[in-house]
Amino acid sequence: MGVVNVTPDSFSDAGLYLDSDAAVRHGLELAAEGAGILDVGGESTRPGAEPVGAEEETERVVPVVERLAAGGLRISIDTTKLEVARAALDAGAAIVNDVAAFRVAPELAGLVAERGADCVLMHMRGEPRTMQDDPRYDDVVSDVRAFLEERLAFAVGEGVPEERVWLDPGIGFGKSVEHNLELLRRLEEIVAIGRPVVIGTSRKSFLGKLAGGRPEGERLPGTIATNVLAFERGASVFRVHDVAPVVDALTVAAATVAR
Ligand code: HH2
Repeated sequence: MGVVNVTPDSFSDAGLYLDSDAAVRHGLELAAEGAGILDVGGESTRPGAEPVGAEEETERVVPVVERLAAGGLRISIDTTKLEVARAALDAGAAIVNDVAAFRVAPELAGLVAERGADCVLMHMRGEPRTMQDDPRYDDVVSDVRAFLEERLAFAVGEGVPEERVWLDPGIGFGKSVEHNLELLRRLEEIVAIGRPVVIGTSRKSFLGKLAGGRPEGERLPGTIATNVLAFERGASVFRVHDVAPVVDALTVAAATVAR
């Protein structure tokens, strides 16, 4: 899953693809590098990010989704908002990637059900503005697992077929460095829920902290290491900015690991 951020303030590629031509070009490049899904987002969820209105978010993403989907590419829309998801599905998106797991807009579940879309439900503690303020858990893996099971049950209760739901532990969303590492270390406990697991470590700050303070652009080695580890522990979808090197790494990992 390649990341296409159509935002002025994303944490690692802010403003690079705010223009829809540039975003479409970038999406096509990621697809050529081997991305099977392009995740188009119009609102940053980085820690401290300010919310964006539905209208502005829709204006950012729809032209990009439309053009990429028209080229036959599989598109996920990274949003928590009903109106944005609806417009993106109308424009050809096939997957709703909701970092709020239908808590901001519970009606999103009904929309996903009605359209026969797939969805990604992610764990986040709190909301992006405040999520990194002293995150605490009893046991981060058990807490995240219980949350994801509850959100899966909610989605199914709203009519989304279970086989349409993918789950994501939400690396970096209300988690300390140690919480992120514990989730990766024990990822099998999330995989054991029985749904495909999506993992998003790409360029995130814990990788910089662990490697002596590296800035976003120098976190590819950590991104590769964590994606390979997540693959080995059973993750199925790898959300990354740098598609070509991660595809190579996962190809080698897949050839090595007996599955
Ligand atoms: N991470 C980000 C955004 N969306 N979706 C899922 N399912 N999993 C993730 O880990 C995830 C996500 C944050 O990364 P990015 O899109 O690069 O930054 P920003 O939110 O600042 O646009």
